[in-house]
Amino acid sequence: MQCNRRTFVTGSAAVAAGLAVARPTRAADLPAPAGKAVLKLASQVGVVPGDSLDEKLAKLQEWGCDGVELPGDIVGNEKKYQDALAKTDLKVSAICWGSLGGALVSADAQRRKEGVETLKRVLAAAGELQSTGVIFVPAFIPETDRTNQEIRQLLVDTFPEIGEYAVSVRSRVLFEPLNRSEAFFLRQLADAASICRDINSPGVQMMGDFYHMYIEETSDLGAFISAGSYLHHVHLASRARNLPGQDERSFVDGFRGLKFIGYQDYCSFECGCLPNLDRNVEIPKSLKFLRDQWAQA
Ligand code: LER
Ligand code: MN
Repeated sequence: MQCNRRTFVTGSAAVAAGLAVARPTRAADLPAPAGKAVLKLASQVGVVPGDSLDEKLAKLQEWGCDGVELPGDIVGNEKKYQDALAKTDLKVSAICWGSLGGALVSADAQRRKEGVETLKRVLAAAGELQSTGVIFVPAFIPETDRTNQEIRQLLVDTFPEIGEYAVSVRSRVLFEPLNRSEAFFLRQLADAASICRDINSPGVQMMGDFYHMYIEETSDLGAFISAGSYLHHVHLASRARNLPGQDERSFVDGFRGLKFIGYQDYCSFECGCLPNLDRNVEIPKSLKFLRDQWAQA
């Protein structure tokens, strides 16, 4: 929605008359977290070496991971994943789903409707797998010609209903901010948190990705504090998007933020590995590096 004189005057009059719309407090104003933060490490399946899902999950378990992040192909594959997971103690963290080509913020109402139906099917499967939520990017750069304001308004208008559905299937949407080379809309955690605040549904929450945050945020600590209780997933990668510890990227400031907000969900590898190195050696090394960084935070 463009802000024209009419909407400005109407909004100003409402505020002047004390009719401002009630909304939750800011994330940073929320009461102190109920629990002490925990570091629960996980990985996307594709990061782990191995010839089969069973082999990859067994390695994650052996290396002391708590969870696994599954790809967006869970609809129809619920049993395959449940059977494989049953052989381990791993839990499902988030489902990495994406944007569906920007369908949910498309100007075409039919495309939006189909997008919502597809997302709902993924949410239901995610609920069955007891995952922490479905990662959703409103639009990657080539996928929309709508303005920032139009996309935000559309999300605030349409996601309360999606959030209600998500809660009914014991799941949630997780908005993911990306860096400017991948998306112009939604680049900082505070922006995602303000959209979650306006949607005001436990079924619509957010995540942070250390790779994108290195490019877009001035402070990892500040970004996670702004996200507050809306934060339910974290992606881990070094500055160059390799395994944490493979370059100079520090996680201490961000982990301080996670401790401050009493973070209870997963931190999950979404990254590559420096060339010519054995992931079977490098992943356990990276997990140890992260545990050390957590201890320093
Ligand atoms: C894309 O760069 C990204 O970070 C993914 O998590 C998107 O779903
Ligand atoms: Mn990510």
